[in-house]
Amino acid sequence: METNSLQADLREKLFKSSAKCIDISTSYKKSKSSNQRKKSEYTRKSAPKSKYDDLNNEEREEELQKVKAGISQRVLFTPEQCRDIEKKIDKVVKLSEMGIYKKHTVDRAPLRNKYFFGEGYTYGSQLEKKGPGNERLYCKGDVDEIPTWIHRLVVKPLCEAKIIPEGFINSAVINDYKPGGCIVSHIDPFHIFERPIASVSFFSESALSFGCRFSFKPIRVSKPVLSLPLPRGCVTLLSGFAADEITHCVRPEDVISRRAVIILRRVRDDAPRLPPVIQTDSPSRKRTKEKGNHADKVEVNRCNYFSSSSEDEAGKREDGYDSGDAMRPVKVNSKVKVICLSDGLPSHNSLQRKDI
Ligand SMILES: O=C(O)CCC(=O)C(=O)O
Repeated sequence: METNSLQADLREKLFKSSAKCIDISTSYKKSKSSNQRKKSEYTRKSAPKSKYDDLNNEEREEELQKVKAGISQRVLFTPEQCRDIEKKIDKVVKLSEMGIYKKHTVDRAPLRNKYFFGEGYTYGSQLEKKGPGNERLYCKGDVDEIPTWIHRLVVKPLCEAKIIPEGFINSAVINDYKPGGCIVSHIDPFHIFERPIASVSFFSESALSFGCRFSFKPIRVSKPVLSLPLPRGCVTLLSGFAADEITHCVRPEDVISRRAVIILRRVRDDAPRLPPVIQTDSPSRKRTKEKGNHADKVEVNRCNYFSSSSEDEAGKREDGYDSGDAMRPVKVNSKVKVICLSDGLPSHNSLQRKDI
């Protein structure tokens, strides 16, 4: 309940603030009425300026052509296929709410959640040292494997359509946006990800904006160089200039209703990883181990799956989340209800399988 009202409150604040900067892209279209003209003028005044705003028309057009050259799109998935995949995304959300996933698989924020499979990495506020180039992969096995349904329903059709080569994808991220959710301008780190970057959109249409600057409190976004429509079921490939030389983002005003995207990428073989966390045993834990308490081992193994997911909620790492908590064993009651899902359940989970 509390989370819902927080979300509603945030959405209200967002929309109040973005009411001032209603779809900046409309300011590019010829205004049909003086009302619209006023709205565009106001938008222009309140939105931040990006370096692209200083370009003349010719330079802007040149930039636009370079971006477009690095983008290819195709609506590959039918509404029926989308529905099947969207049901699987809903299952991921359920599993996450049940605390089934590993700690670094899930990154929660009030208006968007991210689920990392195959590989996960530190970014944004999680970075020890801030700034691009400092992102690091988590240790192998720190996030859940790519669910088989992603391979079967999403990756396979992309390979069959020759959009990506077979065996290329080793990382899949699901972003699940609530209305007003966004992703700030960024370039997917080159030292972590190969190109191309593939993504497939679900639930509703949105737009990927290139070359925007964000300002906050209230959130506002500068005029994009390009606002690329992302219809449901559409595959988008970014490479070259579009991936490497200009930032992309999803603006809050472009997420009108729930939207999800599955981002499929290849992590580079030489991408830097965080060093493994060496766990030193406390004297009492050492004594328990020496007694050969098997139950203790089970607890430590399972704490990955049952550690409180609320630990990982938005802002926790910024707001004093203590990483020492990560290894705190969680008591597993032997009478615990066994909840299992087929196809999508983390394969490392040794619990009995049962469909829901
Ligand atoms: O939502 C999208 O389509 C893009 C998301 C994105 O760029 C990211 O998560 O890095």
